[in-house]
Amino acid sequence: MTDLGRGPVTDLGRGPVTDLSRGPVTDLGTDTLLRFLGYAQSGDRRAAASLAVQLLNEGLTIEDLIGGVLVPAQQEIGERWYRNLATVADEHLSTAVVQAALEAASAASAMGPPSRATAVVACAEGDWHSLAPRFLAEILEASGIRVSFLGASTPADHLSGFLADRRPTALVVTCSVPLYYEGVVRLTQTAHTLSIPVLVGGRGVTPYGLATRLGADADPDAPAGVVAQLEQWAQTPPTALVDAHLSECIADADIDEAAIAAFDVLARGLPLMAAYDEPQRDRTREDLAYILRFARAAVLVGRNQVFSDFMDWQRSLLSARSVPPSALDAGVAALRQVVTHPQVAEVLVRASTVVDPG
Ligand code: B12
Repeated sequence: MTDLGRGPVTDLGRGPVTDLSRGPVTDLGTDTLLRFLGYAQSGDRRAAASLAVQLLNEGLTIEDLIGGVLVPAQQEIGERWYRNLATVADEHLSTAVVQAALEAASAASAMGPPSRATAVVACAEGDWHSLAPRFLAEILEASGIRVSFLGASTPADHLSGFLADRRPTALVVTCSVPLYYEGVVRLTQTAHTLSIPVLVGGRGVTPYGLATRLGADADPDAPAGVVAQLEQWAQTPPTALVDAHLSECIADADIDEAAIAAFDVLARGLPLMAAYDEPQRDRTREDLAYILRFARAAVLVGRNQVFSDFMDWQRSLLSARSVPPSALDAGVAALRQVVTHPQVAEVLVRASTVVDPG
């Protein structure tokens, strides 16, 4: 048995976590998953790759390998980092193992019977979470759909010529964190300019039902639905493509300025912060700007929940690192004092449990 240290933090036997991780049709048992996780944690890319290929040889489909092993492994890796049981270096190590296993499995499996549909699959501009679209690309190819996979953060300018050249049935955009909604819209607009329809999904979008709000022309919430939609569009392309328009919001430069001013508010009220050295000040300003960027995301799509989910997520993240939630509340309260953009200010007010930083 592989040494998993403290063991998995998520209940790996509980079945589906998200849509791709619906669990394999063949009962893999948790042993296989634990073995794979052991390789992921120790950074053993070769062992992970050969286990993946062995599972395929034993009859598992690549969809089931992804849904039953690779996605749960990635989620476990994320959970360990979130709970401060793993560092960013550990996460990078494990992600590289999952990637190696996926590459090996991909090379060892055939494409499905050719479909008329083709797709370009890309991350939103700004988004580096390239594994989610890579998994999706593999599932599309297993259904015979030819995919051009573009990896992390694709700039809209560069996508334009590529799409004009390839003319896929559709562009599929993934977005893993709400911070990249503008990056999604830049890509959906680019495709629409060329009359190419778009699908959008990922953990930053699908749970909020925001795909069409961001410019998608249909709203499947799982890879099987993406396959079906692409097949349908290959027969009959959609006629009216409606562009997304996000509300005007606070600019990056104003966010940075507000973060500096909010730090000064905090430093005036909290002697501990007043004594920070310059690197500590910079880090705190970055954290304050990060809060504002999530508030902006919520305003852009008109969903307070995007910000309240961020606050819940951030509270647990901080508490796993022994930072009291009052630190976050104090930051938000300081930002409230300096932010002049009315909608951003309102999102901050709604989210605050009132703490006066002084
Ligand atoms: C690996 C990883 C990274 C790597 C990515 C490397 C790579 N090559 O992909 C790196 C280190 C770059 C990274 C960076 C960051 N990350 Co990160 N990352 C992860 C991690 C651990 C795994 C991501 C992954 O591959 N998941 C597996 C995929 C397949 O699952 P999924 O994203 O949930 O997607 C599912 C569905 O949405 C669906 N789906 C996906 N796309 C589509 C498309 C369509 C059309 C459809 C229908 C469905 C669909 O299929 C998937 C499976 O069910 C996740 C944790 C997690 N639970 O996912 C965090 C996570 C996504 N990251 C997170 C964060 C915060 C960040 C950073 C902002 C951290 C920071 N402060 O810098 C940066 C952002 C950088 C950037 N510019 O993008 C948070 C997001 C939390 C939030 N509040 O939104 C997470 C959840 C970590 C956590 N547990 O808190 N990250």
